[in-house]
Amino acid sequence: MRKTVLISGATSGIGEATALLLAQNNFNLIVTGRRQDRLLALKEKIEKDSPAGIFILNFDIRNEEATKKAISSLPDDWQKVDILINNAGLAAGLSGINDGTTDDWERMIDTNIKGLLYISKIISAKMVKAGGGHIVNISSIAGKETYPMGNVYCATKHAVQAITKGMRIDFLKYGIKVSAVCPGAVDTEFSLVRFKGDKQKAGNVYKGFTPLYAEDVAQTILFVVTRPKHVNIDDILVMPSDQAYSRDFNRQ
Ligand code: NDP
Ligand code: 8X3
Repeated sequence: MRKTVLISGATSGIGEATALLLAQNNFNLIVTGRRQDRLLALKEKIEKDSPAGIFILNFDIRNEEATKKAISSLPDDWQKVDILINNAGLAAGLSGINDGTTDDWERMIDTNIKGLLYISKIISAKMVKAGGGHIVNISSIAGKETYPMGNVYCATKHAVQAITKGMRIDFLKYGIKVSAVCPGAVDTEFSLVRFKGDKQKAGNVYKGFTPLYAEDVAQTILFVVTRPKHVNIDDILVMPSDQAYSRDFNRQ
């Protein structure tokens, strides 16, 4: 029987690649994001290319009421979620605290921490009732180390690491597995968002070395969610071969 996986932030990058890969690997999908046109295009592609069922939910994860409303709008046969992939997230800006923008900090904290918590609260309650499930939090190398000017983004990913560990302890007795997937640099829309649409600045991030691609992370997530019931991948760090730690790159 196909399991149902909910992926937050599936309109681009890692979330989209994961949706496409899981659709080919015996999963049904609930995908979320703010860009409805992208969600519709993904649904069309998945329905055309795979036997997976797909349901789209268009909401802003920072809004708790909108999150509750979206999930309660799922039809009865979509209410059971076997796997939650908390992927929606972003970095906004890159600067010291002295000249950082409070609006950027709030966007990151509201999305990467509070948004993740809102959706996890609702879905984990369903998993407790169902007697099991699996939550996969997309963290980062930035959840393990702090790099120059990355202060608040790194803090949000350190929070994801702490929340992951807390969930794992609290959900142990309910049979809910909890994993963290921590990528290094992945060439997605991440840097374009961080630099507010500045293509040159975004492109420079991945210049001169081979970064990870979204599909590489999707393959890692597929591995994590297809282990047998008695095996949990607690935490997996996946890096480009050209990157060591968060700051060292083998740029040509
Ligand atoms: P993308 O910018 O390509 O994708 C981000 C996704 O998050 C989009 O689908 C976006 O959808 C969604 N999202 C952002 N804000 C919101 C919101 N308020 N409500 C709903 N959805 C939202 O970046 P990535 O694929 O790279 O990022 C995915 C995750 O991976 C993030 O958590 C990021 O921190 C993490 N990560 C990324 C790395 C990288 O180098 N790229 C490395 C390590 C971790 P929409 O805009 O349509 O709402
Ligand atoms: C994204 C990777 O190193 O730019 O989490 O923070 S990094």
